[in-house]
Amino acid sequence: MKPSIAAFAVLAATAAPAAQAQHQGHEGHAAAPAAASVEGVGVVKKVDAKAGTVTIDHDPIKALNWPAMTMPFKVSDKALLAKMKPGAKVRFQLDGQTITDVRPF
Ligand SMILES: [Cu+2]
Repeated sequence: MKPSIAAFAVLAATAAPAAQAQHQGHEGHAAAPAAASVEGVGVVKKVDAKAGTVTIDHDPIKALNWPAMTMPFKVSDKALLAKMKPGAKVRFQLDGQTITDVRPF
């Protein structure tokens, strides 16, 4: 077996369960390539100040190979939550699945 085929087989084996996983929880996203900072755009659905999370209906994020979906994000600083109101469209910076900055779209 050629090395490239072996590598593909490993990729396919690891990617398959992720593809079947619900977007809730986002285990599938953990396999996304690490990047210093990635920008996303989406509409705020829900802010949970107590948990320090925000649920965003985000557009596809090509840099991470994410499809469009609604998902919860953590924030690096709870002060960011004050900038996110349900219904608002925002542009946000991501470090993994944590929002590190946000501004109006
Ligand atoms: Cu997502």
